[in-house]
Amino acid sequence: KTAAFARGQIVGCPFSGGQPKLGVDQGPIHLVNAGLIDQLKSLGWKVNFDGHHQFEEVNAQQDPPIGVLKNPRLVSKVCKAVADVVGSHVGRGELPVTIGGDHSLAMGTISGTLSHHPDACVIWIDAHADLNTVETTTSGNIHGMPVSFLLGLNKTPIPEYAWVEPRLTPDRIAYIGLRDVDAGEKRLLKENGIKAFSMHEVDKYGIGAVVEKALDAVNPKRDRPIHLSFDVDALDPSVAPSTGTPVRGGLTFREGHYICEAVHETGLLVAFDIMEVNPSLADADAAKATVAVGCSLVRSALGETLL
Ligand code: NNH
Ligand code: MN
Ligand code: MN
Ligand code: MN
Repeated sequence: KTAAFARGQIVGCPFSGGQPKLGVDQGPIHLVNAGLIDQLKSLGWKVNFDGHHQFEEVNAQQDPPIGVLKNPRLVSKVCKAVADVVGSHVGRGELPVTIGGDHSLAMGTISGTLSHHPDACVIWIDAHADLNTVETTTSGNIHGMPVSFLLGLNKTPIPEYAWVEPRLTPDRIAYIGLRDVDAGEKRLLKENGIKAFSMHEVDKYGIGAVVEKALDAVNPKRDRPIHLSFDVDALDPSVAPSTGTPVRGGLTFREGHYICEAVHETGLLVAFDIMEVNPSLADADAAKATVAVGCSLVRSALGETLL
Protein backbone atom coordinates (compact mmCIF):
# COMPACT_ATOMS: atom_id res chain seq x y z
CA LYS A 1 0.00 0.00 0.00
CA THR A 2 1.61 3.25 -1.06
CA ALA A 3 0.70 6.62 0.34
CA ALA A 4 -0.33 7.84 -3.11
CA PHE A 5 -3.37 5.57 -3.07
CA ALA A 6 -4.11 5.77 0.63
CA ARG A 7 -7.32 7.42 1.73
CA GLY A 8 -7.68 9.26 4.98
CA GLN A 9 -10.78 10.59 6.66
CA ILE A 10 -10.72 13.52 9.03
CA VAL A 11 -13.27 12.98 11.80
CA GLY A 12 -13.62 16.36 13.52
CA CYS A 13 -15.14 15.99 16.98
CA PRO A 14 -15.82 19.31 18.70
CA PHE A 15 -16.70 17.79 22.04
CA SER A 16 -15.87 18.66 25.65
CA GLY A 17 -18.40 16.67 27.71
CA GLY A 18 -15.85 14.21 29.13
CA GLN A 19 -14.20 16.91 31.24
CA PRO A 20 -15.15 20.28 32.78
CA LYS A 21 -13.06 22.85 30.87
CA LEU A 22 -14.61 24.78 28.03
CA GLY A 23 -12.69 25.24 24.80
CA VAL A 24 -11.44 21.76 24.03
CA ASP A 25 -14.35 21.51 21.60
CA GLN A 26 -12.58 24.21 19.56
CA GLY A 27 -9.49 22.03 19.08
CA PRO A 28 -10.59 20.33 15.85
CA ILE A 29 -11.68 23.61 14.27
CA HIS A 30 -8.24 25.11 14.96
CA LEU A 31 -6.37 22.09 13.60
CA VAL A 32 -8.35 22.14 10.36
CA ASN A 33 -8.04 25.93 10.05
CA ALA A 34 -4.28 25.60 10.54
CA GLY A 35 -4.17 23.68 7.26
CA LEU A 36 -4.08 20.06 8.41
CA ILE A 37 -5.99 18.74 5.42
CA ASP A 38 -3.74 20.31 2.77
CA GLN A 39 -0.69 19.22 4.76
CA LEU A 40 -1.86 15.59 4.59
CA LYS A 41 -2.70 15.93 0.90
CA SER A 42 0.89 17.12 0.33
CA LEU A 43 2.04 13.81 1.81
CA GLY A 44 0.17 12.00 -0.96
CA TRP A 45 -2.98 11.09 0.92
CA LYS A 46 -6.45 11.43 -0.52
CA VAL A 47 -8.11 13.20 2.38
CA ASN A 48 -11.82 13.54 2.87
CA PHE A 49 -13.37 15.93 5.36
CA ASP A 50 -17.10 16.56 5.37
CA GLY A 51 -17.23 19.09 8.16
CA HIS A 52 -17.00 18.72 11.88
CA HIS A 53 -19.52 16.40 13.42
CA GLN A 54 -22.41 18.12 15.06
CA PHE A 55 -23.32 16.30 18.21
CA GLU A 56 -26.89 16.81 19.25
CA GLU A 57 -26.73 18.19 22.76
CA VAL A 58 -28.51 16.38 25.52
CA ASN A 59 -30.11 18.94 27.81
CA ALA A 60 -27.96 19.19 30.93
CA GLN A 61 -31.02 18.91 33.12
CA GLN A 62 -31.82 15.60 31.48
CA ASP A 63 -28.30 14.36 32.10
CA PRO A 64 -27.79 14.24 35.87
CA PRO A 65 -24.77 12.31 37.13
CA ILE A 66 -24.96 8.52 37.26
CA GLY A 67 -23.13 7.77 40.49
CA VAL A 68 -20.21 10.19 40.18
CA LEU A 69 -20.06 10.13 36.36
CA LYS A 70 -20.59 13.56 34.81
CA ASN A 71 -22.56 14.07 31.57
CA PRO A 72 -22.93 10.30 31.30
CA ARG A 73 -25.68 10.18 28.67
CA LEU A 74 -24.13 12.88 26.49
CA VAL A 75 -20.70 11.21 26.50
CA SER A 76 -22.23 7.82 25.76
CA LYS A 77 -24.33 9.13 22.88
CA VAL A 78 -21.44 11.05 21.29
CA CYS A 79 -19.02 8.13 21.65
CA LYS A 80 -21.56 5.74 20.12
CA ALA A 81 -21.91 8.08 17.13
CA VAL A 82 -18.12 8.33 16.82
CA ALA A 83 -17.79 4.53 17.02
CA ASP A 84 -20.20 4.15 14.11
CA VAL A 85 -18.40 6.78 11.99
CA VAL A 86 -14.89 5.47 12.70
CA GLY A 87 -16.03 1.88 12.21
CA SER A 88 -17.52 2.67 8.82
CA HIS A 89 -14.33 4.40 7.64
CA VAL A 90 -12.09 1.59 8.87
CA GLY A 91 -14.42 -0.86 7.17
CA ARG A 92 -13.93 0.93 3.86
CA GLY A 93 -10.16 0.78 4.24
CA GLU A 94 -9.88 4.48 5.01
CA LEU A 95 -7.64 5.68 7.82
CA PRO A 96 -9.73 7.77 10.22
CA VAL A 97 -7.88 10.64 11.90
CA THR A 98 -10.13 11.68 14.76
CA ILE A 99 -9.47 15.17 16.09
CA GLY A 100 -10.79 16.01 19.54
CA GLY A 101 -12.17 17.15 21.64
CA ASP A 102 -11.57 15.42 24.94
CA HIS A 103 -10.18 11.91 25.27
CA SER A 104 -13.48 10.29 26.28
CA LEU A 105 -13.96 10.22 22.49
CA ALA A 106 -11.45 7.36 22.29
CA MET A 107 -14.11 5.08 23.78
CA GLY A 108 -15.83 5.69 20.46
CA THR A 109 -12.85 5.68 18.10
CA ILE A 110 -11.35 2.46 19.50
CA SER A 111 -14.75 0.76 19.60
CA GLY A 112 -15.06 1.66 15.92
CA THR A 113 -11.63 0.24 15.08
CA LEU A 114 -12.30 -2.96 17.06
CA SER A 115 -15.65 -3.47 15.32
CA HIS A 116 -13.71 -4.20 12.10
CA HIS A 117 -10.39 -5.36 13.51
CA PRO A 118 -11.24 -7.26 16.71
CA ASP A 119 -7.56 -8.23 16.98
CA ALA A 120 -6.28 -4.62 16.81
CA CYS A 121 -3.92 -3.32 19.47
CA VAL A 122 -3.78 0.14 21.03
CA ILE A 123 -0.82 2.41 21.73
CA TRP A 124 -2.01 5.08 24.17
CA ILE A 125 0.19 8.17 24.50
CA ASP A 126 -0.75 10.25 27.54
CA ALA A 127 0.40 11.73 30.84
CA HIS A 128 -2.62 9.86 32.28
CA ALA A 129 -3.81 6.26 32.06
CA ASP A 130 -7.51 7.09 31.46
CA LEU A 131 -8.20 3.74 33.08
CA ASN A 132 -10.46 4.75 35.97
CA THR A 133 -13.56 2.66 36.51
CA VAL A 134 -16.90 3.73 37.92
CA GLU A 135 -15.53 2.42 41.22
CA THR A 136 -12.13 4.19 41.15
CA THR A 137 -12.79 7.60 39.54
CA THR A 138 -12.56 10.47 41.97
CA SER A 139 -13.25 13.22 39.40
CA GLY A 140 -16.21 11.62 37.64
CA ASN A 141 -14.77 13.02 34.38
CA ILE A 142 -15.25 10.36 31.74
CA HIS A 143 -12.12 11.42 29.78
CA GLY A 144 -10.23 9.73 32.64
CA MET A 145 -12.12 6.45 32.06
CA PRO A 146 -12.39 5.33 28.41
CA VAL A 147 -9.88 2.47 28.66
CA SER A 148 -11.78 0.81 31.52
CA PHE A 149 -14.87 0.54 29.34
CA LEU A 150 -12.91 -0.82 26.37
CA LEU A 151 -11.36 -3.48 28.64
CA GLY A 152 -14.62 -4.28 30.43
CA LEU A 153 -13.18 -3.51 33.87
CA ASN A 154 -16.28 -1.83 35.30
CA LYS A 155 -17.97 -4.00 37.90
CA THR A 156 -21.06 -1.81 38.10
CA PRO A 157 -22.93 -2.13 34.81
CA ILE A 158 -24.32 1.14 33.46
CA PRO A 159 -27.11 0.55 30.93
CA GLU A 160 -26.14 3.73 29.02
CA TYR A 161 -22.76 2.17 28.25
CA ALA A 162 -23.99 -1.33 27.42
CA TRP A 163 -23.22 -0.64 23.75
CA VAL A 164 -19.46 -0.57 24.45
CA GLU A 165 -18.24 -4.06 23.60
CA PRO A 166 -15.25 -4.90 25.79
CA ARG A 167 -13.27 -6.19 22.81
CA LEU A 168 -9.88 -4.96 24.01
CA THR A 169 -7.70 -7.22 26.17
CA PRO A 170 -4.98 -6.10 28.62
CA ASP A 171 -2.24 -7.65 26.46
CA ARG A 172 -3.23 -5.46 23.50
CA ILE A 173 -2.80 -2.00 25.03
CA ALA A 174 0.46 -0.29 25.95
CA TYR A 175 0.99 3.18 27.38
CA ILE A 176 3.82 5.63 26.78
CA GLY A 177 4.38 8.92 28.61
CA LEU A 178 2.54 8.32 31.90
CA ARG A 179 3.38 10.51 34.89
CA ASP A 180 0.09 11.34 36.61
CA VAL A 181 -1.61 8.05 37.40
CA ASP A 182 -4.25 7.75 40.13
CA ALA A 183 -3.82 5.19 42.94
CA GLY A 184 -6.75 3.11 41.68
CA GLU A 185 -5.31 3.15 38.17
CA LYS A 186 -1.90 1.97 39.40
CA ARG A 187 -3.66 -0.99 41.00
CA LEU A 188 -5.59 -1.74 37.81
CA LEU A 189 -2.42 -1.56 35.70
CA LYS A 190 -0.73 -4.13 38.00
CA GLU A 191 -3.74 -6.41 38.44
CA ASN A 192 -4.25 -6.63 34.71
CA GLY A 193 -0.58 -6.83 33.75
CA ILE A 194 -0.88 -3.87 31.37
CA LYS A 195 2.39 -2.69 29.82
CA ALA A 196 2.99 0.93 30.77
CA PHE A 197 6.08 2.97 29.94
CA SER A 198 6.09 6.02 32.16
CA MET A 199 8.45 8.95 31.68
CA HIS A 200 10.82 7.02 33.98
CA GLU A 201 11.18 4.29 31.35
CA VAL A 202 11.49 6.89 28.58
CA ASP A 203 14.40 8.45 30.53
CA LYS A 204 15.96 5.07 31.28
CA TYR A 205 15.80 3.33 27.90
CA GLY A 206 15.27 6.18 25.44
CA ILE A 207 12.23 6.60 23.23
CA GLY A 208 13.51 4.27 20.49
CA ALA A 209 13.75 1.28 22.82
CA VAL A 210 10.48 2.15 24.58
CA VAL A 211 8.49 2.14 21.33
CA GLU A 212 10.11 -1.16 20.35
CA LYS A 213 9.26 -2.68 23.75
CA ALA A 214 5.68 -1.38 23.53
CA LEU A 215 5.22 -2.87 20.06
CA ASP A 216 6.80 -6.17 21.18
CA ALA A 217 4.31 -6.31 24.05
CA VAL A 218 1.10 -5.61 22.15
CA ASN A 219 2.11 -6.77 18.68
CA PRO A 220 4.81 -9.46 19.07
CA LYS A 221 4.46 -10.80 15.52
CA ARG A 222 3.77 -7.37 13.99
CA ASP A 223 0.58 -8.72 12.47
CA ARG A 224 -2.04 -6.79 14.46
CA PRO A 225 -3.58 -3.56 13.18
CA ILE A 226 -2.60 -0.61 15.37
CA HIS A 227 -4.82 2.15 16.76
CA LEU A 228 -2.67 5.05 17.98
CA SER A 229 -4.43 7.35 20.46
CA PHE A 230 -2.41 10.48 21.25
CA ASP A 231 -3.36 12.85 24.08
CA VAL A 232 -1.30 16.04 23.56
CA ASP A 233 -0.83 16.32 27.32
CA ALA A 234 1.69 13.48 26.94
CA LEU A 235 4.00 16.16 25.58
CA ASP A 236 5.78 18.42 28.01
CA PRO A 237 3.78 21.60 28.76
CA SER A 238 6.64 23.60 27.20
CA VAL A 239 5.78 21.87 23.91
CA ALA A 240 1.98 21.64 24.20
CA PRO A 241 0.82 24.18 26.77
CA SER A 242 -2.79 24.53 25.60
CA THR A 243 -4.39 21.48 27.15
CA GLY A 244 -6.74 20.94 30.08
CA THR A 245 -4.46 19.01 32.44
CA PRO A 246 -0.80 19.78 31.69
CA VAL A 247 1.74 17.81 33.75
CA ARG A 248 5.39 18.79 33.78
CA GLY A 249 8.13 16.33 32.89
CA GLY A 250 6.60 15.13 29.64
CA LEU A 251 7.72 13.96 26.21
CA THR A 252 9.91 16.27 24.17
CA PHE A 253 8.83 17.48 20.74
CA ARG A 254 11.03 14.85 19.09
CA GLU A 255 9.98 12.00 21.40
CA GLY A 256 6.34 12.65 20.54
CA HIS A 257 7.05 12.73 16.82
CA TYR A 258 9.33 9.70 17.02
CA ILE A 259 6.45 7.62 18.39
CA CYS A 260 4.25 8.62 15.47
CA GLU A 261 7.03 8.02 12.92
CA ALA A 262 7.85 4.59 14.35
CA VAL A 263 4.22 3.49 14.37
CA HIS A 264 3.88 4.69 10.78
CA GLU A 265 6.93 2.64 9.82
CA THR A 266 5.22 -0.57 10.99
CA GLY A 267 2.74 -0.15 8.12
CA LEU A 268 0.08 -1.38 10.56
CA LEU A 269 -1.61 1.90 11.56
CA VAL A 270 -5.38 1.74 10.93
CA ALA A 271 -6.65 4.66 13.03
CA PHE A 272 -5.19 7.71 14.73
CA ASP A 273 -6.58 10.07 17.39
CA ILE A 274 -5.21 13.45 18.36
CA MET A 275 -6.96 14.64 21.52
CA GLU A 276 -7.20 17.33 24.20
CA VAL A 277 -5.95 20.34 22.21
CA ASN A 278 -7.65 23.27 23.97
CA PRO A 279 -6.73 26.54 22.23
CA SER A 280 -8.59 28.64 24.82
CA LEU A 281 -6.08 27.71 27.54
CA ALA A 282 -2.81 29.65 27.78
CA ASP A 283 -2.06 32.67 25.56
CA ALA A 284 -2.45 33.01 21.79
CA ASP A 285 1.17 32.07 20.98
CA ALA A 286 0.92 28.98 23.19
CA ALA A 287 -2.33 27.98 21.52
CA LYS A 288 -0.79 28.43 18.09
CA ALA A 289 2.20 26.28 19.07
CA THR A 290 -0.06 23.56 20.48
CA VAL A 291 -2.21 23.49 17.34
CA ALA A 292 0.93 23.35 15.19
CA VAL A 293 2.36 20.43 17.14
CA GLY A 294 -1.00 18.64 16.86
CA CYS A 295 -0.83 19.00 13.07
CA SER A 296 2.77 17.83 12.87
CA LEU A 297 2.06 14.74 15.02
CA VAL A 298 -0.69 13.77 12.59
CA ARG A 299 1.68 14.30 9.64
CA SER A 300 4.32 12.08 11.27
CA ALA A 301 1.77 9.32 11.93
CA LEU A 302 0.75 9.54 8.27
CA GLY A 303 4.25 9.23 6.94
CA GLU A 304 6.01 12.57 6.94
CA THR A 305 9.75 11.93 7.12
CA LEU A 306 12.62 14.23 8.01
CA LEU A 307 14.60 13.32 4.90
N1 NNH B 1 -6.91 10.68 36.18
C1 NNH B 1 -7.69 11.89 36.22
C2 NNH B 1 -9.18 11.59 36.15
O1 NNH B 1 -9.56 10.44 36.02
C3 NNH B 1 -7.28 12.87 35.15
C4 NNH B 1 -7.51 12.47 33.73
N2 NNH B 1 -7.20 13.60 32.87
C5 NNH B 1 -6.74 13.51 31.61
N3 NNH B 1 -6.55 12.30 31.05
N4 NNH B 1 -6.44 14.50 30.99
O2 NNH B 1 -5.85 12.18 29.91
O3 NNH B 1 -9.99 12.49 36.22
MN1 MN C 1 -18.08 11.87 8.13
MN1 MN D 1 -6.11 11.25 27.89
MN1 MN E 1 -4.01 13.16 29.58
